[in-house]
Parts: sequence; C-alpha cells; structure tokens
Amino acid sequence: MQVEAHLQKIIDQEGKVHLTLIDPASQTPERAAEIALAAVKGDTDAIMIGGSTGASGTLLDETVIKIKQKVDVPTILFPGSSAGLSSYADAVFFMSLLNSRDIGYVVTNQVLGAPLVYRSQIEPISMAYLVVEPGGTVGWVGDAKLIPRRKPEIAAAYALAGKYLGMHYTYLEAGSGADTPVNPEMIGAVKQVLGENKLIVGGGIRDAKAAKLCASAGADMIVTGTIVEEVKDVTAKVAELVSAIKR
Ligand code: 1GP
Repeated sequence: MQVEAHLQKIIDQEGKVHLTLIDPASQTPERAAEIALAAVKGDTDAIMIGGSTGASGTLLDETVIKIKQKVDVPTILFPGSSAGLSSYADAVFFMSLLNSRDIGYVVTNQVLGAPLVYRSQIEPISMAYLVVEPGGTVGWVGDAKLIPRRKPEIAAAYALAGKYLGMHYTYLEAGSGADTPVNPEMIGAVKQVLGENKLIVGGGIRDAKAAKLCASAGADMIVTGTIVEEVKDVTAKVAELVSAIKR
C-alpha cells in the first residue's frame, strides 16, 4: 500500500494530486525519462506509464527503467491490456473498464495479468475505469459503451457500482487528446457518491483553467499526458497545472 498511502498523504497535505502520463509508444525511453524529470521539476506527484497501443514488451520495460533512473516519484503503470505490465514499476492501476462491451477489458486481461502482479513487487491499486464521450482511442480499442457527456447520473451509477465492488479509485476518462475534458457536472455527481474514495479525471486537460475546473468540481487527481508530450517547456507547463490545483 506504499504508493496508494503516499498519494493519500499528498491529498491530505496539499488537497490534490497531479499525475503525468507518458505513453512509451510516443518517444524513446531516453526522451520519456527527460520528460519525466522535467515534469518532476514542475512538481508532478507521480508518473503514469501506459497507452492503448504499443506500450508493451521491451519498450515498456526500458521506458520504466530509464524513468526510474531519473526520478524518485512513484511510477504507476496504466495498462491498456495484460501486456501493459512491467515488473520494474512501483505500482499498477489494476483497473476494469466497467463500461466496456468486451469482457476482455472488464476482467480477462486482469485475470491474465494478476499472476505477474502477484509474483512481482508491483503494488496493485484497484480502479474503476470509465470512458466518457468522446472516448478517443481508448474508447475504440476498449469497445466502450461511451457514457454520454450530459448524463452525469450514468457515470455516478457506474462509479457507485465500482465502489460497492471494492474499487478504491474511479477514473473518469474523456480519451487522450479529447477536445474538452469531462464536464464539471459529471465530476461533481461522481465525487458526491464516492465520498472518501478517490476520483481521477483525465483526457483533454491542457491548461490551468481546465485543471482547476476539474479539481474544483471534485477530482482528487488530475492526469495530463498529451500536452506534456507536446510543449517545449515541460517544467513550466506542469508547474502551471500543479499550481492551479494545489492549495
Ligand atoms: C489519457 O486521460 C489521459 O488516458 C490523459 O489525456 O493525453 O488528453 O492529457 P491527455
């Protein structure tokens, strides 16, 4: 429970958590490590590593290893399938895409991956993963029955089901590179039913204003991936996002 306890401590002390997502398929392991280091200089709290396509095998292992050589914040796997596991990471979001039509993304990949997690030192953090419109690549790959943007009650019902099934975290995902993030009404409705359980929001968050809107609406943790991979000054961008959400 080290990473989960660490993130809880940050929430207790600073109110919110910022997570930087790095997709191993988007750059070399060396460049991924440079981005991670720059993000840590901007005060990100942990590095998530994963993606829907191509984030597996040697490329994934080397990306995790290089990142761990450069930074001392936790590395958390964000696997698109059982192939997204690496024994070098500190933790894994052990997640079920609850609104997938494909049982593979609901439970079969988890069954295939569980023995590896059991044999390794990776800390599993149980998570209900919910994909909201527009959903992007993960919505397509994960065959998600996308939650309509303007139906917060559907998202809240899924989140409640995840909580009752024992999941500690809920992740509201608009899809990487979404035009706009999940709206504040949906974030608020989900956080209301979750209570003390943690809510992560990601997909389409690019600036301080959007990050603040999501955090104020009830997100405990904000994820940014695309913008961090795109900007020249990663440290300045992450610092902008972090200062918008922390107290
Ligand atoms: C994707 O929610 C994450 O799974 C991050 O999205 O790439 O749009 O920041 P972005």
